[in-house]
Amino acid sequence: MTLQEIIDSSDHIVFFGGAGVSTESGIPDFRSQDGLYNQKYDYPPEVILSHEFFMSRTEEFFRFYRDKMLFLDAKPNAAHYALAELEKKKKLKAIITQNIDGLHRAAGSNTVFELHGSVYRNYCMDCGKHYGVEAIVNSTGIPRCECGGIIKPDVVLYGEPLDEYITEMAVAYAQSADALIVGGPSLTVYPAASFVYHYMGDKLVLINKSETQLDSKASLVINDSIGKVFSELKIY
Ligand code: CNA
Repeated sequence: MTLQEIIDSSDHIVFFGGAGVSTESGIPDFRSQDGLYNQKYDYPPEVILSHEFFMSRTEEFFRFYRDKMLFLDAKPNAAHYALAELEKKKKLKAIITQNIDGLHRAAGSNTVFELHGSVYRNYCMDCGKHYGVEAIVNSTGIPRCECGGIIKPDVVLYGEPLDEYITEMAVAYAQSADALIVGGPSLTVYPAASFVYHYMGDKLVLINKSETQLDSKASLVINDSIGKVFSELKIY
């Protein structure tokens, strides 16, 4: 079956996506050649983006975060828009994403489970007050709440647990999907990658520029750019 045939014959599609969905919007992923892991920093990104680093070297964390994790001018690409259209047509029931860039919502998708949070949500670690991303962008050093507490991005750092409600909902959607389309996670980050194992149907599609360790489980593997693959589909 082709991806087009799978989409045409399904009405309970779930999309599980990762950083590869947004590289064509100009946001680098972690593991591709131009990804953050292949750029040189004093520490690897998984160290800087860890709970421990955040707590112990907060100012350095924010220097990296403002410089490398915020792409506020990025626009959704063909994949984001096609997925929003599939939801509007009631064929796609949910997007589960590891991305924190907010581009699925910007494209018009509504049922989006952001496993790793969003750069657009921030909160005070002391009083809980919510802030938008401007609180991070328009501050220098450590962003502070009016109460004096540190404003923390609502993104899941290495060493922090996933939100329980979001995880349960994502599992439930993956379990009830008639087709699961997986685009652009490297499938190396657990527990997020385990969503693929919750899918029980026979239409598992993996779209990735490179091989993944779950390719042998898939009914269809497409080694191409996600934006290109979605722009070639007849959806509209
Ligand atoms: P990753 O480990 O960087 O892997 C990305 C995968 O996508 C790789 O397997 C690439 O081969 C593939 N890929 C890259 N571009 C394309 C493309 N155009 N078409 C098809 N495949 C492509 O990223 P994961 O999603 O596995 O995530 C691990 C981290 C990265 C998560 O915690 C994310 O929150 C985090 N992250 C998010 C963003 C974002 O929000 N846009 C950006 C960078 C990192």
